[in-house]
Amino acid sequence: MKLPDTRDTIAAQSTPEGAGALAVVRLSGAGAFGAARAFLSPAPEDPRHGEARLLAVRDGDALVDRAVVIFFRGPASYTGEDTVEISCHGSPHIVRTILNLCVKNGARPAGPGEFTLRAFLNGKLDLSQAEAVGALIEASSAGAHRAAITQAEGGLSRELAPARRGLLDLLSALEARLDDSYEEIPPLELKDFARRAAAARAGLERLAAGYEAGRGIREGLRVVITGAPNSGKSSLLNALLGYDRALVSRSAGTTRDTLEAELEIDGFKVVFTDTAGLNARPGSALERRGMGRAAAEIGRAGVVVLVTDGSIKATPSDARAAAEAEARPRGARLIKVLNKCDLPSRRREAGALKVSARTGAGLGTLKTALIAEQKKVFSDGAQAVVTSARHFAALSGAARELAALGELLGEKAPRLELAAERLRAALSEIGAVTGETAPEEVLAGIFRDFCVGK
Ligand SMILES: Nc1nc2c(ncn2[C@@H]2O[C@H](COP(=O)(O)OP(=O)(O)OP(=O)(O)O)[C@@H](O)[C@H]2O)c(=O)[nH]1
Ligand SMILES: [Mg+2]
Repeated sequence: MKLPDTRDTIAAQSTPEGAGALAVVRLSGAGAFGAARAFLSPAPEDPRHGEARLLAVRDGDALVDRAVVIFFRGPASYTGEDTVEISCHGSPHIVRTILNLCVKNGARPAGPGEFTLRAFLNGKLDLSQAEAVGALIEASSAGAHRAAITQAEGGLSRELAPARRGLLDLLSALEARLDDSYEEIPPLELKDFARRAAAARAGLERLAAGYEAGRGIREGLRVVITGAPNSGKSSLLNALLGYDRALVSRSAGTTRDTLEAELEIDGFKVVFTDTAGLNARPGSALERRGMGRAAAEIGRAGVVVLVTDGSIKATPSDARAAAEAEARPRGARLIKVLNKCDLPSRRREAGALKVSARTGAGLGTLKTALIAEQKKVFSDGAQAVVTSARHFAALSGAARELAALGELLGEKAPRLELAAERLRAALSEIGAVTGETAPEEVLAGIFRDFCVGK
């Protein structure tokens, strides 16, 4: 996959498709001012940077619209190039006409993410910041927004900077010793060297460890409600949501299919899935199919809420549900809930939260427990949260290289060339996050997922 040409001038609508009060058409590149001048009137001869002007858009003699036009001179623009932003009336016909005028006057239609790609290539943003622009636009909760805006402001790059600097220092200390011309250099303090490499590794691992929670913050935390039939799973879902989303009944086996509903808790998006009860002795093929779907949901949960009915003694179905809950993904949390605590208790469940879907008792505690990991990421005072699989992979890769370096340094007579190789590999992984070492295919893949106009 190749990157698009970045020397020409591009144009695209940067606001969503469809009619609206306003739409913005963006033009960027060396020919942006010239193209705009050709159809704006009076033609702005020498517009000042950042100046907004109300101008007529003309297609030959015909008036197309009156638009507010802002001129940005590179490199002080978003893309780093000369840029024109035309805020016109948001009619699809007007937007199409303006885009045609741009193309007629030398621009080409921009592909997905091309404005941000140029910003990256021109050094206006590093890669993690460019990716955060996408996350920021998609952020649908306060938590997702906070993670994205911190990253867009360079938070992740700042968090990585000390480790990167430290490793660069270590690498140059190594390289000086590998180079014969520096004969008078004292031998390497191996202990100190290993300690500093380990400190960098610990920092990277701490960042990577926040990924599970970070992904939940960005995409919404997937909470799967499971348990024996009739334990009150659907009632619990309804009580958490505050409205009757799922059917509830006294007979066991009410819920057959999976059912999703979203809720924002304290600024974090949570996606609940209610599932069929897990029966130790399923009575029909249909029930078995429902249970299969429940198991599949457990397999992609971020949190499994295991519900038991505290008003009856434990049943074989409870045991079955507990066993299925163990099949959750690595890193997913298990929260045990003892429901129906408004009724006389018939059992104890170690470590379970007591709730009543009927009276609402304990639901506040359950909500707090659900988002505890997400909250912790922010309250740790972290500058950045890792929310992208790509960053997680790179940080884990760097940490692995440093672990291997640690082992190497523990040997009797460590070979410094090998140590230098490990350091270079770790630095290259870190560089992939900020984009310094990201190959063209990776860049092309990242920006292809952006929308046109971004
Ligand atoms: N007293 C009391 N009854 C409850 C509570 N939660 C649920 N119930 C009752 O328990 C019965 C089963 O509730 P559901 O929510 O349908 O249970 P479920 O786990 O979804 O059941 P299936 O979908 O059949 O697996 C209903 O009669 C509810 O009214 C509770 O906290 N207290
Ligand atoms: Mg149900």
